Amino acid sequence: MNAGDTIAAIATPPGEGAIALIRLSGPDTPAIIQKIFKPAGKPPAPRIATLGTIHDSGEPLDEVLTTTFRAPSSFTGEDVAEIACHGGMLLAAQILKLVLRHGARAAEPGEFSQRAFINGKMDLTRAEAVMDIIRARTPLALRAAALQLEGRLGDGILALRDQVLSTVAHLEAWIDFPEEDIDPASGMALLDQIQSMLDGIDSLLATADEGRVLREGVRVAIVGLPNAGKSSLLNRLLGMERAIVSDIPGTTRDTIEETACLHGILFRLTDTAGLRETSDPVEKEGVARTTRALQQADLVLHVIDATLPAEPPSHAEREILVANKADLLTLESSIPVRAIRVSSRTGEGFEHLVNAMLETAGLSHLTASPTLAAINSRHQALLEKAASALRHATTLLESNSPAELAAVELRAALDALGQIVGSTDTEDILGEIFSRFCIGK
Ligand SMILES: Nc1nc2c(ncn2[C@@H]2O[C@H](COP(=O)(O)OP(=O)(O)OP(=O)(O)O)[C@@H](O)[C@H]2O)c(=O)[nH]1
Ligand SMILES: [Mg+2]
Repeated sequence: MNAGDTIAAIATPPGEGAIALIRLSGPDTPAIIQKIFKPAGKPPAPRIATLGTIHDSGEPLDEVLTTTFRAPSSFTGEDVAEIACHGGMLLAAQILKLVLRHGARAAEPGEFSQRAFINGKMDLTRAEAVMDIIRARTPLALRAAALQLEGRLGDGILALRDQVLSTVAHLEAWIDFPEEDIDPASGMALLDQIQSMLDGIDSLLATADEGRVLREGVRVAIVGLPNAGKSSLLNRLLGMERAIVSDIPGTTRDTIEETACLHGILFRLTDTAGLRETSDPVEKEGVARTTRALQQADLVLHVIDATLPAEPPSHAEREILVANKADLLTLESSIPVRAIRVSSRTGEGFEHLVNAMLETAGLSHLTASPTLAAINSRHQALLEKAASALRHATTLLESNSPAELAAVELRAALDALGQIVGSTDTEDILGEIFSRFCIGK
């Protein structure tokens, strides 16, 4: 990617719509707009939507609204233009082609955001938040991404980095004046400072699970004996008749995956083939898939038929025993004490079940209080690296090792924190991060 040239892309999704947007960024933008856009009235002024016509070799292509932004006051920090045309696929593609013919280059995925990052418009955590906002599928995920975009995470990391920086500076000052011994009081203060940074890192690391759940959802396997009502339970959670239900044991043979947003959290539900010994090769494969779903699940709903009470063995650590068909229970019936009674037929007990799912997955607090920006796996790996370097530094200082060694560890922590926001050398990871973005973003 060359930040010196002018890039262009269609920024709206393909398909028919009211409007499509073609976006340009780079030094040739004003010249290209001047060549292809004829304003209806006054020439376009920055940040003012201007009505006019796009022309191709004298032929009008469409009546559009063009908005220009002058560097550095734009999303990318470069000269930018946005052409809002009528939302036809062919039309948008033709306008893009025209722009490319006049010297722009087709943008790579995420290249606009990458330029915004390179030009200091936002740190890496904010750039990642932009993509999280686009991908968010639940209100909570959206909220966490918005907090991250606002800088909640990036600012927290920068504050931590400043703390490490001042501690390194302190330590390196001692190293430069070896005749002065480290006085014990400052030595202790140094250890306290490192401990407080470690506490800060730990509280961020504690949001990693939330972050994964918000971005990817909770994986739930619905398992149990044939005919217990697993597919009926899936359908009830989804609020639609997704899986085939029948009184023939062994109805579900393949795993069925669907997502449901319950209390603002995304659940990836997998209905499975009933677990039983079988000689049928197709059902055997189904049971093998059930076992895989069980291994991958964050949470297991173990469904039993409440009218056939028996305390079943548990399949997983995070398991909820669900006694289904509660509508068929008589006064004398008993079900295992740990089971939650529900009826997939009437909907009885489902509110209780969903609450138990949130609690067992460790998420009940998420729905109640607004979350802090939750970290992603990239942040997690770098925070763990920083924490481990800080712990090494502590051990070295405590054992009176040469201060230079502790300084090296603190520098490593500084570097890891810098990589999170993108202020340290991160060239090689940029491509990886931004290539996951949409074209035109
Ligand atoms: N009365 C009553 N019947 C239910 C309930 N849930 C399921 N059933 C019935 O139980 C039978 C089996 O339901 P399914 O949902 O297909 O059971 P399953 O566990 O998916 O079965 P397999 O796919 O064969 O493993 C069907 O006849 C359902 O109508 C319930 O809550 N109450
Ligand atoms: Mg089934």
